[in-house]
Amino acid sequence: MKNYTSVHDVADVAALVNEALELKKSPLAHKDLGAGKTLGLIFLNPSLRTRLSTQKAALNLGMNVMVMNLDKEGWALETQEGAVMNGTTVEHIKEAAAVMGQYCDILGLRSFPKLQNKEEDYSEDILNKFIKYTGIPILSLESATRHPLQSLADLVTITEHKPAGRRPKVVLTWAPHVKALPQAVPNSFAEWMCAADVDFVITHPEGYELESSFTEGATIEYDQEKALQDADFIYVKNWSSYQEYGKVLSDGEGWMMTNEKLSNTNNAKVMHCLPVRRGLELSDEILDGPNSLVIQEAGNRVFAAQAVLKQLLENSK
Ligand code: AN0
Ligand code: CP
Repeated sequence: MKNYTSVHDVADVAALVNEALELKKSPLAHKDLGAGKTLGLIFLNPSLRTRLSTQKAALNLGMNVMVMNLDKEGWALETQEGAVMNGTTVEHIKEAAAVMGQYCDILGLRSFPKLQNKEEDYSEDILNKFIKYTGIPILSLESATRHPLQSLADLVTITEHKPAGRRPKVVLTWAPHVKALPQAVPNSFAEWMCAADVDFVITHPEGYELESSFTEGATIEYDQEKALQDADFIYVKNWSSYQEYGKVLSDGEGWMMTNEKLSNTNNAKVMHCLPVRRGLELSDEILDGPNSLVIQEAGNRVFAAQAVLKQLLENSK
């Protein structure tokens, strides 16, 4: 693995999940692998879980970690090729990324979509410029279109909790939100579930179809009640429209997950990447009840990140 930006960077998905589960049993088994190596974590957007879990994962492997909130603490970045920089931007991504490459052995980057221009966001311009100009392995901490560390932790969590002896049914359900959120988490989750040994159904109101290359192999069911029938896992997430790019199309009344909706499922476990809006995306009764896996799921972020960092380190030896 050279960079980690999507499921397509992973040679063997099941083996990576097993690696994460092994690391969960013995987090310090490879505590010297990263000695003398530095991980830079660069944030252009807020984070709680990704920042702390990736830092913890790197420390478990003996790495040094440097964290920077580039959007608040760095110079304003120019990203356009050939720009005459006589406005507000202070340094070009060409120099900024290349300099970070001098200080780090692996660089993690969080760069959300702006949700203004579909082509710009889906070209992954910033992520690709970091890959091009740093010259070192890049670890996505959620890019414009994907969140692969989250998806790996999600698959690890499903693997731990799946029923014995059969393929689990996993349902990704859209949930209401007041803000326009990226499609990165659902895109990525869909891409990983389509690569995993599960029956995968996606349900959302019309107009919230994801870009089709992420959902090849999934069943799309617009009726949430039908979709949830016999589910083993329900993955709750809001996203803004891809077609009417970045728009919130409706208030989504009736789409919040509640205990009542669990009644036709196979006593489904409920997942969410967090942060979650209580009483809007997910009811208190679910989050505070026995079916919620959200805390275990967030806990697994450490071992997902550690499995990926381990492979990146081993690859660069
Ligand atoms: C972000 C998103 O939906 O992509 C990050 C989730 C991990 N969520 C919010 O902005 C609330
Ligand atoms: N799930 C997740 O990535 O959370 P943060 O945005 O807090 O990192």
